[in-house]
Amino acid sequence: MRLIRVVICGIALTCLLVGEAAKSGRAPHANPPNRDGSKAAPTGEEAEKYIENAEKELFDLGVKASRASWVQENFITEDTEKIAADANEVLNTASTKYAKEAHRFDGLTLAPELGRKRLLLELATGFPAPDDPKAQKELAGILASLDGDYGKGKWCPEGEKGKCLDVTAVEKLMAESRDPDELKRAWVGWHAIGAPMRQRYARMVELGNAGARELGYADVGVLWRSNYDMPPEDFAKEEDRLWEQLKPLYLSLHAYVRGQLRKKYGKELLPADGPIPAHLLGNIWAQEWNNVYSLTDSPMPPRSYDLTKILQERKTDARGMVKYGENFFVSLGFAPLPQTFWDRSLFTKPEDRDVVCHASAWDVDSKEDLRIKMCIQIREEDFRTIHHELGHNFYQRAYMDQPPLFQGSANDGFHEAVGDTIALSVTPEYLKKIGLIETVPAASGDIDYLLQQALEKVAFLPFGLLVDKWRWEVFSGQVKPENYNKAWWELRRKYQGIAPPVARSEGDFDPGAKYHVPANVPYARYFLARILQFQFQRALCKEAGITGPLDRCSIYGNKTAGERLHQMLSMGQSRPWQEALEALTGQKQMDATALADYFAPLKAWLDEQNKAKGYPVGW
Ligand code: X8Z
Ligand code: ZN
Repeated sequence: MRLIRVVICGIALTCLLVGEAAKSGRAPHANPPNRDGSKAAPTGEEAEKYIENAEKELFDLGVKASRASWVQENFITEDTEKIAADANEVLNTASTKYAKEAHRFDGLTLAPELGRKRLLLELATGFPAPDDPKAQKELAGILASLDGDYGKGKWCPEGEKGKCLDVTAVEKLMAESRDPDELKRAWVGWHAIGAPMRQRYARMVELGNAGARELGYADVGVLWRSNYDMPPEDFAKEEDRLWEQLKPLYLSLHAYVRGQLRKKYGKELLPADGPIPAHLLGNIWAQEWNNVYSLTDSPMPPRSYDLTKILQERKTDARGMVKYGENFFVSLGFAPLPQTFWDRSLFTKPEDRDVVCHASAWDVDSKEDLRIKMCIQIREEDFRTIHHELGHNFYQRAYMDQPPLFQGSANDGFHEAVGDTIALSVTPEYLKKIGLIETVPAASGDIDYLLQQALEKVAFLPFGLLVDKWRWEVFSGQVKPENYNKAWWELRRKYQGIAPPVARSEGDFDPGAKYHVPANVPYARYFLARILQFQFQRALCKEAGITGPLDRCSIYGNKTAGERLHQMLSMGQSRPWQEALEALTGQKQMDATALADYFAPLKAWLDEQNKAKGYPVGW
């Protein structure tokens, strides 16, 4: 819903999605009285007037909050933090109030469109504040300060006076260094940004839960899980079902990577059959492992190009990288981005101030004011992330003609999946077509390509799952503040098979070192997106009439596929996500087989390798 979610990946108030059948997440309680205090049964006409008015007001407040947040994240100071906190407080208070009051109309049978709007309004708050001005102010202040603290976060290595590394520099070091001591220092240094957030985070949880309870939900986690057009308890099961389908593939990849890293870093650092130390996977959060690709024995034939090198040699700048992304969408029939996108976006890290560098896409006024904010590095990883961000922008534009309450993605996984789907079409054949490479590796090189893809896509799956498993446990009170870090590492070990490089304690708050926790952005969406993007791609390639292995399919330039995609995007969240999925894929269920089939040849290869090399599976 556009009103409260103008930025994808921004602060929590603006980042939730809603869905049907969510009411089962609420404990029934007496409907609130009418505004004049009477208890007379409301009419359909009243409901319509009320909902349309709420929609309009929240829309206007959303634009104001969005502008304030844009400025805050682009110029982090005490003042901008306060301005953003104030604007978001007004929006959050209003959306919570409307969410509560809309239940007055629960007993009415409304026209389908209005009924859906009622439901979306009831879920229009991502982190509700309790009905108390003091608490509302306190919560808004905490949310803005955590977001700001992450943006300002730096690691200043001891003994290197005046040298401090921000998140972009730390990510680069983690990707490139092969010195385990240096990697460990950087890992510990960056994770120190979490500790000061711990108390505020605990307080934020208390306040949000109080707000959620006033709305009839047991806790914020239930509210979050109510956004998927199914009962919240079914959503958790649905995620587990999908994970179980993909776990064998992850285990094969984990075993192979551990064995290969062991060869590089030695037995002392890497146990034969235990969890992998988190600092050795080329990523500060160990969430994607593509940066250790070069440490693996590349299957034959060797990779014939290095996109990072090509982009750098061609002196492609940040704007040039974004142009490649825009060009792909245009080739599918989407209109080019407006001039204001190029004028107002932030593409590179400014030297003179703190900004939130974590990539995000913005839809500031719900008309044409689309932007991205990203500290682009000239490398393959960012080339893909640009496609991811533009996916958000083109989705936002596709649903702009919907009424404000329907301006959102079918479910939040859809928003995260669109750009990634396009990036799946960034195949060697495509790169040749646009002149970035000269020769396409032979078909026998597919295993090599699939290995690179798996290090990004498959390695991520358990991380995508566990971040919110941790938050759900925190919100429900199953995990208390005195066990925050312990619970985090239990989940990291259980799902990812990862361990911290040094002993951790409750003096640390490692979840705080991952953007989405302090920024309060739900994370289940990324897990869903990993699965949905393969399902989307399978359907689009079919629509384009492209047969053969999915990893070789690029829909670049195919207007038929583009039209099919646009059709689904333009639905926004006017219908339950199952219908949007059906419109594109013919299926009503999320389905992990597209991903599993894509990687099936790699799975067979990994199993063979693990067997031949004697690599144990599991930890
Ligand atoms: O946060 C993002 C995007 C912005 S929505 C860059 N992603 C997750 C992450 O970085 O942790 C994309 C993949 C997962
Ligand atoms: Zn995203």
